[in-house]
Amino acid sequence: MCTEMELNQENLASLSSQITCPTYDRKKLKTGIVHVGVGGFHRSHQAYYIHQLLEKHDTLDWGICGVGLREGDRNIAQILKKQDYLYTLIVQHPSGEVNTEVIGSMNDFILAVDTPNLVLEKMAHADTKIVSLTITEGGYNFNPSNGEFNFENPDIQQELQNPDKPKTIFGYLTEALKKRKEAGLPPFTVLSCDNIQHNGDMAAKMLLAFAQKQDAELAKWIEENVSFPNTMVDRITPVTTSTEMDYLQNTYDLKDEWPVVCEPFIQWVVEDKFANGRPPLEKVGVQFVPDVSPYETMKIRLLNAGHSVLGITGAIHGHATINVCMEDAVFAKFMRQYMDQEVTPVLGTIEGMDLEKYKDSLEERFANPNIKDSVGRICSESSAKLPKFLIPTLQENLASGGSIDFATFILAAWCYYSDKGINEKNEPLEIIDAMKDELHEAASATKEDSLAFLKLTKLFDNLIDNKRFTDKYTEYIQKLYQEGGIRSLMEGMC
Ligand code: CS2
Repeated sequence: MCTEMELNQENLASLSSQITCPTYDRKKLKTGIVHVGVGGFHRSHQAYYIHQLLEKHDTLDWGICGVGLREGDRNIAQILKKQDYLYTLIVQHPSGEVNTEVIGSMNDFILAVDTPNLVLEKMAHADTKIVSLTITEGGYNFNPSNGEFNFENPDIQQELQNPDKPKTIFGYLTEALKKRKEAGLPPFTVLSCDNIQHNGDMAAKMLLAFAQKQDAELAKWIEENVSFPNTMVDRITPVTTSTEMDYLQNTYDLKDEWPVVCEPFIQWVVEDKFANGRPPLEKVGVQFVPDVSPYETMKIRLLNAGHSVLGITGAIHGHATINVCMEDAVFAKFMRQYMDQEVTPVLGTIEGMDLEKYKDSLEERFANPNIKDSVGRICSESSAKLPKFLIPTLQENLASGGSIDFATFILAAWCYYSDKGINEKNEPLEIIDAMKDELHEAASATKEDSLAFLKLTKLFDNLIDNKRFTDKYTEYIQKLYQEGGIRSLMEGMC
């Protein structure tokens, strides 16, 4: 092995004998996409699809300029710049096969807090055809209790007063679209790639609410000209740890300070409505469809909810990762029974999809022993996830008289998890959630009032009024708080 090599454009020539490297001319890449929210997922998914397209050598129009809106993005901004925006994607197969590839589709990154005008210029540039987003549910700035835009957010108030000093995505999009309108340029498409249902509709609703307050005429232009395709995105992408950096160092003597690890599976289903052209992504396997709803419902209710079922129960028991949960037959069976008995009946049939095969494939994906996806990542932001992933299934079963046992057990387990702070191995449980304090406070009143947690109505809506549900919930709360171990309770239910 030669001496350690830093990942950057200059070193690609020497690296390419060992690792697959970009073969297109990165210097000639135009920025066609500005992407806000560069994390692991964007880099394993959209940026990878674009990279594959560029590898076909038909177009150089779709380079990606990343944007970080938060001060917390400073570190990645520095790393990406130092590495000429290159990073390594490590694809871990269940068999142990590993594919390692340097991805070159990102050709710039702007830290918005330092240079907000540069972000606006980039978004307003004639070459930019798409602004895509992975800003998480919280980034959409809606009020969870009524789904409307939250004008009380101080950042939103500030940018409404000072449109030329944007802070949130809404300030940036509105101001950049204004610049385009004034320059007589066509708008860009706003492409949400967040894991939320009807993500494009959500982006449209929130942006229009903001723009309307700022400039009604502009809002009308946005409504008439900008498109917001809904998309379903899928690729399991655990948090990068030192393991990946060590792997590259030990195997290739390569120093990459921010690689990405993911599973081999990848899927992107997109509504084909782009205001200003789009990359021909069908050439690399992206599915363009008139309506993504069936795909997103299936994915969110089975994959994401399945993850949460394993994550919450596994975290309580002390299983560190999703694949370890799947190695435990009780956890694997519990999750499958939740899918079979509670999700499948309410999903009905989805045209063109074999749900049994889909569930089998999820089991295989979750069990991949080389994707050590931490239960901590899955449990993070459960307050944004469970109301979308699991509670609708429960509500539909309550309405139809279907089984509610598994979903109810998970809500009781979530309460127990939010209350305890330690797992069954006496290890601390770190809760990462925007509602962390509220969750803990409500859950810790459970001993005096077994339904206390359900009083968080912005999460549970009116579930507390349904006797069939609360009877079951109380039964599970009592069982969990007897502390005989979650695993034996789950075993008793399967
Ligand atoms: C996970 C998702 O965050 C979660 O709870 O279920 O991040 C999941 O890994 C992705 O949606 C897979 O596409």
